[in-house]
Amino acid sequence: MTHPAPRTADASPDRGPIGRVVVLIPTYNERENLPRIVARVRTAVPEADVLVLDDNSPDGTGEVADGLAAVDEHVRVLHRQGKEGLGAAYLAGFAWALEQGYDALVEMDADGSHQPEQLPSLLEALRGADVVLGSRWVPGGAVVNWPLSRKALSVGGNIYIKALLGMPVGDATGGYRVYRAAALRLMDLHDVASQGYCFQVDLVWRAVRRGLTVREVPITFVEREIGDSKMSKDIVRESMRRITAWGATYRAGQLRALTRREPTWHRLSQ
Ligand SMILES: Nc1nc2c(ncn2[C@@H]2O[C@H](COP(=O)(O)OP(=O)(O)OP(=O)(O)O)[C@@H](O)[C@H]2O)c(=O)[nH]1
Ligand SMILES: [Mg+2]
Repeated sequence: MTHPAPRTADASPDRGPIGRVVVLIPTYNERENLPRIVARVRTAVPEADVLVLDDNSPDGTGEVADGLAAVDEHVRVLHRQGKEGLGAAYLAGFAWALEQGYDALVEMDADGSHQPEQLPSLLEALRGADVVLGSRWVPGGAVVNWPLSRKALSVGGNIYIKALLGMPVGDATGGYRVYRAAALRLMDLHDVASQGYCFQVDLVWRAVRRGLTVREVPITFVEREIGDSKMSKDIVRESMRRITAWGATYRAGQLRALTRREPTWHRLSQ
């Protein structure tokens, strides 16, 4: 291996209370889902703040978010100009939250797939980790109401990622996570180019290469009941293209290291 394996939090010391937490919720046409998810977050983790990242949704999600923010000072809204993808929305949210001095940044979908009631267990795990991944594909993890085709895409994608990148992570594509602010600051976010859902893989890959402590916590992912999925063929294609390129660079680096018998870790690039 030319990258340090993610350290398990079981072996990591408890670093104490997490500090200020913000839950980032990207939205595109989630008008009906947003009030439900925000209410659930506020009940499950009342001390956390919420930042909605809306890409000028045509269905008026942005106005719904403003309405929620007007009656709850824990809720804020970042209005973006148009649909630029999940990655761009999260990067804007991270920049805002780091600037505001939050200590832990949570990623959570708006559609109810990521259950806010499981957030306390992710935050608990963060006491001994830099990054916590909510995982469907570790013992105890589950998916509810997914068709076989979607399961196959996720399981297959994660096998492909493991084979190419060699990360000992069961669910690198999931979007329910918590990052320590200090960890994000080490992850060179300025050169993240991933726009769609491969943004999630990109960030774990960066964390692992940085030698950060990544821990997986089982979650039960519940397929959305309201609204439309934004998953598209373009998103799958972008993931395939980028992950294959990262894998090729990584494996070429391993080969060079083998032939030169010297570590090449620091020379790996995107
Ligand atoms: N701001 C913003 N949010 C987005 C964009 N694309 C997706 N989202 C949000 O990201 C979250 C995940 O998107 P989903 O459409 O649920 O994707 P998915 O979970 O892979 O698909 P399903 O399982 O079918 O729901 C949701 O909260 C979306 O509203 C985007 O371009 N901009
Ligand atoms: Mg979804």
